[in-house]
Amino acid sequence: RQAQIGVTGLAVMGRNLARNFARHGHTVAVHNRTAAKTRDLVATFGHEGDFVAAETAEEFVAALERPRRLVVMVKAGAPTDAVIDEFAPLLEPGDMIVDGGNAHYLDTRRREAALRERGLHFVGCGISGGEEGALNGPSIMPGGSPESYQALGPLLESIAARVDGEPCCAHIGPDGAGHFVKMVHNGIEYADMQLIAESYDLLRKVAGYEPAHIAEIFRKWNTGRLDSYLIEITAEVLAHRDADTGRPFVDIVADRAEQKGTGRWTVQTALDLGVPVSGISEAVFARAISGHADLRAASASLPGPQLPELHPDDAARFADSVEQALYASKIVAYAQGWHLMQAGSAEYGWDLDLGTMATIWRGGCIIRARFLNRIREAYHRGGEAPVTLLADATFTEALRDAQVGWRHVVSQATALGVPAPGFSAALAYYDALRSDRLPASLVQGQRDFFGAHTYQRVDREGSFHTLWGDDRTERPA
Ligand code: NBP
Repeated sequence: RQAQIGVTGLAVMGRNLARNFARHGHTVAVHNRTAAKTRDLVATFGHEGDFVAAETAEEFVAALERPRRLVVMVKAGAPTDAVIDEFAPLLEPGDMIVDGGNAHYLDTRRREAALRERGLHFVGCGISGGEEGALNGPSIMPGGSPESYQALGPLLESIAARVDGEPCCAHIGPDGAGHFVKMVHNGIEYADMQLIAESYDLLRKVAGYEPAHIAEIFRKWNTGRLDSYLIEITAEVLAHRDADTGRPFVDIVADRAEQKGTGRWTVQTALDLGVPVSGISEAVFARAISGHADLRAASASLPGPQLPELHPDDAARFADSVEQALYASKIVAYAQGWHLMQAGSAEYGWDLDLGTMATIWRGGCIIRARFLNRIREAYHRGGEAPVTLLADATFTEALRDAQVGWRHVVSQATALGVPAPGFSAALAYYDALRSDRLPASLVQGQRDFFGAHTYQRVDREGSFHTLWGDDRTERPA
């Protein structure tokens, strides 16, 4: 019998994805470099659906109906190239290689171009939701040609998460577009996690609440506009106690955050494209600071203010302000992420539909949230898409309502010596965008002074240079 789809690379992600396809009634060919994993999959989960186990690459390719749909779920980087090199010679024009790993979008662009030359479709496909999502319904972001999506889309949509009957899967755009938006998704995830972590820190240090109490606050927030998977799991983690010591779990975990690199890629890309993603970069740097045990030890005796004891009424009011700061900062972080997707789309000619990402991130992925419905509406209102999400009426209003509490939290954090880089950077971005004049005019003056870099004037067209070292007259440049 012929399989509709094949999965090669059967570690946690590939195995769960293959099971997900099989559970949805598809015949799935399975293959792994080390064949024991293939046999183990079929022995353990064979009853869940129709699997065709292949020991060799040739057997695997022969098991697939044409055009072949071959999903690669191996470690990103060199292993992906090795697998492509192994399979491409066995495939025929019109066949599709789908890379479901966390590839860098520039690698995907390179691979897509090379395989297109050989008549093969290469689909760089972002998959979010971790191993649980891969099994029960991930958010899926396939790039590649529209033609490949016609053949692949229905299969992918059948295994994706669903929200309000809509699959969390859509064709994103050509070549690296799928992996690009997956990268930005992860960058936004970093920012969201950092903002939530800052909220916890302030509630603990300034309001003086214990983790169990803060868990209750997050549970309450999760019934409102902040309703999201990340808020929900935060409450779970904060409520958890360590079995050995009976202490709050957050107090026995070493405070050094790790990272696998997609946040870093997001920031590197944003720097290359000139897009300010300060919410994401502060989140990446906050993890980096936490990991520098040497710097922290050397700085432990630096002076700071004393933390006060707040009256319970003031603490409760402060907690409300933290909710406002969190919501406002989250709007900024998401607006920055969307700006990056807009810039990527322009740079690479992808013609991304910016509302689509809000639609397919509502389920299956880590940043799933009620909030994404509002972003989706902002881009699907008809007429011109907003230049920035901050300028969309829904968000403008929310920011207007939140800004007093937001400023209060940032000023308290500063006055009391509690680091809140995410909140502060988001507020600075907000204030910079709404400023009538920025001190960039002075920076231009400095640049013209030391490097004759020229400047433009507010009152006349053209570029100018002042003869700073001479009589300080102005010349057209
Ligand atoms: P890993 O990233 O741990 O990769 C293990 C798989 O890669 C095994 O099947 C292994 O085969 C295969 N492999 C390696 Br390593 N080198 C190979 C080579 N040269 N040729 C052929 N196969 C090779 O697996 P994972 O955690 O399931 O993740 C798979 C992909 O999905 C990654 O790109 C990851 O970034 C991405 N992803 C992961 C998550 C997650 O939550 N884990 C979420 C979203 C995306 P072997 O069995 O023979 O060693």
